[in-house]
Amino acid sequence: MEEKIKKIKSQIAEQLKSIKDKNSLEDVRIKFLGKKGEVTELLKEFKDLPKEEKPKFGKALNELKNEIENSIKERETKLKAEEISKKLEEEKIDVTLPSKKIIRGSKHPLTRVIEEIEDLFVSMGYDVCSGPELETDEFCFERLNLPKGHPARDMQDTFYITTEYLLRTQTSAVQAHTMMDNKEKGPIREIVPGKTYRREDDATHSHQFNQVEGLVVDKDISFADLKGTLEIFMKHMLGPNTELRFRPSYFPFTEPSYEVDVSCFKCGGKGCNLCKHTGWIELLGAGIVHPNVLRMNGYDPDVYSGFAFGTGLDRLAMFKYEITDIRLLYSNDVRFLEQFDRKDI
Ligand code: 2NL
Repeated sequence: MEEKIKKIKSQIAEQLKSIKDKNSLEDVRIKFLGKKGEVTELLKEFKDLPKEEKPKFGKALNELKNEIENSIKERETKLKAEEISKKLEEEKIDVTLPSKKIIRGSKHPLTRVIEEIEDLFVSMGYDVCSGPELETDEFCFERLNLPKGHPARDMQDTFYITTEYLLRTQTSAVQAHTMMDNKEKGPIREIVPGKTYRREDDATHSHQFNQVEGLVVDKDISFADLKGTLEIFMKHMLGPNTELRFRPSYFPFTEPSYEVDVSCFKCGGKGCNLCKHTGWIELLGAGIVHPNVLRMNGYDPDVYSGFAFGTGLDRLAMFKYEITDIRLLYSNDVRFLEQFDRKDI
């Protein structure tokens, strides 16, 4: 028996050394301590030993069992530690590696133009307002001095939903609301950028387009205020050398009314393909608010006066970025949009 105990001790030391994982450790445990394990066999043999040898070998066998259990446990702890450090090694990351390039979207040219305009007018104390795209005849036409049967309604062949409701043809419908809602009938300074609708569709006109209209109502507002404001507006959008030309025109909501041209920012007025060799580009409609419009929306035209203007944002973006087909603005082609990628957004 003494021999056997010695042999087991040396075997276990040998086998534990070569163990690489939990499973083989379990195999060793079964081999020695399992139901048919070598130590268990020895314990069976122990029963048949002569009485006088029992105390000696009883102690030795107990020690052997404990020793094996301890060394297995020790090996198990070591294995676990090895496993953790292996995992850590595998998961190690090199923080000095350059990161993957982040693909960022770019702003749509219309968004750029709208944001630029909003920033400028907010800096001059204007509010930026919005309203419904589905409007009533009353706010889209009547309150802007376009009564039923007025010939100017023909110019904007419209998407009527019912005889009363239509898709708005101009954002000034929102400004009619502002005037009506202003209980104190105090001064107004506001711009309204937004979608508008007309029944046309070709390379330079879309059935849906974007507009910004501006309205200022206060005491002693004159044409000088309108002229100064539009000059600041256009120089901000198209460059400091931009000049303005006011041509007399007609709009039902303003009197007098003007169509406003800007000097071609591409050729500086000499004439080129962008300005169709005229040196000028027609960009805005503007005028002094018609007394009927003020009166119909609750303002006394003997006390208050105002100016208003409007411009197509699509047209402005097209000129600014030299885009030749308006439909490109609405086709959601990423290759087109990527051209406006800039690092500063
Ligand atoms: C355009 C539009 C114009 C206006 C728009 C306006 C608004 C109110 C009162 C009076 Cl509430 N007028 N808007 C005025 C004059 C011209 O033109 O988009 N032209 C290219």
